[in-house]
Amino acid sequence: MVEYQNIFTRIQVHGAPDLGVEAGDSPLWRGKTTGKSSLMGRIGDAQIGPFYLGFTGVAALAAGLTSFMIIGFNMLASVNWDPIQFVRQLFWLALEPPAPEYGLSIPPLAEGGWWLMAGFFLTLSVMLWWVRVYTRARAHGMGTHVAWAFASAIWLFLVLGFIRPLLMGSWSEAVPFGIFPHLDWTAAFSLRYGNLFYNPFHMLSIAFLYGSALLFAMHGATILAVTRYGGDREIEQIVDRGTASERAALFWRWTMGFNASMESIHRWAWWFAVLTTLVGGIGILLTGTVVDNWYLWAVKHGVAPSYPPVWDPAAVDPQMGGN
Ligand code: 07D
Ligand code: 07D
Repeated sequence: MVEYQNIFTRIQVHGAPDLGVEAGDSPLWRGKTTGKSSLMGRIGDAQIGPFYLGFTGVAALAAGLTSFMIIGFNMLASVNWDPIQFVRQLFWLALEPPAPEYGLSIPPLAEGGWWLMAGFFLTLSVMLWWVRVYTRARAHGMGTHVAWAFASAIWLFLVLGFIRPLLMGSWSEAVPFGIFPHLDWTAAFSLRYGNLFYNPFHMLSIAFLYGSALLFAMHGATILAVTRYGGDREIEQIVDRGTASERAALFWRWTMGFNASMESIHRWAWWFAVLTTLVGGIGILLTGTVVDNWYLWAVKHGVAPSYPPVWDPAAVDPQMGGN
């Protein structure tokens, strides 16, 4: 029996390198070199390249590298330029933002100045990369959905490291660079503002994050389940209906009474992913600016119960009016 072969089988068919369709771009930057990798062919397309570098691509890489080097060398300096300790302690090392007394002023290099500079170059890099994503999509006659999804992530990134610190009047509010230090910051942030779990936008963000995982699993599994009928050729399935789409749709109507369409499932996925960071950014922006303690906020709005006084409290929360 002949079965349709998909990319996860061992069969890899190679034609002449595909350099892509004509697009409105400068031939100066457009790469022509391609390679082949059977290893990559097992998880995706075996053709590597051509790459399109472009001005924004080169500038983004340069700015990103600058930021990465500033962070790396500051970490190396913090272990007395000892390469062994640098490797051993890497996950714990940090480049911290300026102390609160500096507010939004520019501090000396060793007291947060390097952090400010690394942040500037990282932000520049991320923004330039966004322009690249946008202009490449345009040049290729595509929609700009990827760019706008990326913009949603950049929104959260900017809220965490730039917009909220500006509103709070201090760079010290921002996230440090470092693997575990940024986790410590996240935990401390939650504690400082009365438990982020009670922030409704954190709740929404979690719902969209978990929802993204569920949708991804459902969609991935559904398409894999009908690849034997050509279901992984999703676009053809929209216009050139075959048995794959119909089976997938009926499966979901049988199991949950409703099915998404070949097109709508991708809109579901896009919105869930985009809303995770979009509502997340709103939640962080409100924290410390509008709401100082999410637990007390939740008690006030009937979301959380207040703990009844059991015996003489050892500590009295001043914001609870002595109780
Ligand atoms: C798989 C795509 C590839 C991306 C990767 C990350 C760097 C950092 C370090 C120069 C899914 C590349 C890593 C460029 C290099 C230096 C010092 C994406 C994939 C593989 N976090 N976070 C991680 C970032 C925040 C939190 C891991 C970035 C907030 C928690 C990695 C940002 C808060 C946990 C990382 C950022 C927060 C992590 C894996 C920016 C609240 C983990 C990320 C720019 C949202 C997990 C040790 C991953 C972990 C983890 C990077 C922001 C919380 C180092 C670049 C401030 C609770 N974060 N993070 O796979 O293992 O993402 O930490 O905003 O448990 Mg984080
Ligand atoms: C960080 C977007 C920016 C990233 C960009 C990428 C590069 C490198 C290089 C590829 C991730 C730039 C890339 C520079 C590229 C290479 C090589 C997206 C980012 C632009 N929480 N929490 C969330 C849960 C708790 C806290 C969101 C769960 C505790 C804080 C998410 C739990 C405390 C913040 C979420 C839990 C706490 C968050 C993040 C459970 C800690 C945020 C969504 C089960 C004790 C962030 C509103 C995301 C947010 C956030 C999940 C618990 C603190 C839904 C499941 C109570 C401070 N938390 N959290 O996509 O938006 O991030 O909050 O306990 O800031 Mg939380």
